[in-house]
Formats: sequence, C-alpha cells, structure tokens
Amino acid sequence: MTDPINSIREISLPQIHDPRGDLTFVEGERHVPFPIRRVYFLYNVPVDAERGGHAHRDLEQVVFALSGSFRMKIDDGKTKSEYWLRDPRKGLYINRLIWREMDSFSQGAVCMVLASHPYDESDYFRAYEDFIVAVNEGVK
Ligand code: T46
Repeated sequence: MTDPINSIREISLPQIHDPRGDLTFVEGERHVPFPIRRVYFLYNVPVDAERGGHAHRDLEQVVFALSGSFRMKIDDGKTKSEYWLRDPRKGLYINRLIWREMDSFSQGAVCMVLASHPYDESDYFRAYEDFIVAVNEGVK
C-alpha cells in the first residue's frame, strides 16, 4: 500500500520459510531507506494504553508488529489516516514531520521500531500546535 500522505508506505521484508519455521531479516539502506542507528521495542503494553502523540523534526522510522497487533493513527498536518500493524514481515515507514498515535494494542503485542538516528528529545514535537506550525512553515 502507498499512501499519498508524505511518503508513508508499507515495507515488506523477505521471509525464509522451511519446516523449522520462518526467518525474516532486515538490512539498513536495503530494506529500509536509511542506515539503522537505533532499534527499540514496546512490550507489556496494556490493551487500553495510548502511545505516541508526537512528531519528529528529522527522524525517520519503520514500525513493525513483531507479535500481536496495534493501530497507528497518522497525520501529516493536513490528512489523517490509520493503519493496523499485525504482520511481522510488514513495516510502516514514517517520514519526518508526521504526527503519530498508537492504540488498540492486543494482549502481548510487541512493537519493534527501526530508527534513523539515536534518541534525541530535541527532535520531538510533543505539542500538536508546535507540529502544525512546523508543517505550515516547512521547517525542520
Ligand atoms: C515513536 C513511537 C512509535 C529513550 O530514552 N530512548 C528511546 O529510544 C526512546 C524511543 C524513548 N526513550 C525514553 C523517552 C521517554 O522518557 O522513553 C520514554 C518513553 O518514550 P515515549 O513517551 O516517546 O514513547 P512512545 O512509545 O510514546 O513513542 C515512541 C518513540 O518515542 C517515538 O519516536 O515514534 O514510540
């Protein structure tokens, strides 16, 4: 699937299947469009939890549901859309200047995120109003 909103797109990873089970792998700059500088996981997430609620100035990420499922609500400041992540082979590429919210985690869901940069709190827009100003100004 390709969404017109700011390059949001699904990324499909290879799957090596044999009688012992399945193996999927991911390489930076090959399967994801950036060098992978950080990997983090969300787990033990209560089913009624809401995560996200921010955007990034520069960070690009690809989000996977390694186990279970959850919803990602995406907003580029003009258009909103939502995606259900439930297949460990399929990630959602999220560019910079995209507001994201996550909810409806299934019991035991595990979210893995591949990120283009190390953690940097100054890269976050944590107030929606600040994000909208940045979108309208086209600033980093
Ligand atoms: C995103 C969604 C999908 C760190 O110290 N290092 C890290 O790499 C991260 C991601 C977070 N933290 C600290 C910062 C906060 O004190 O962990 C705490 C919780 O972070 P946050 O509230 O930002 O977590 P989420 O799940 O709302 O958002 C995270 C990412 O921050 C964000 O970039 O896109 O997952």
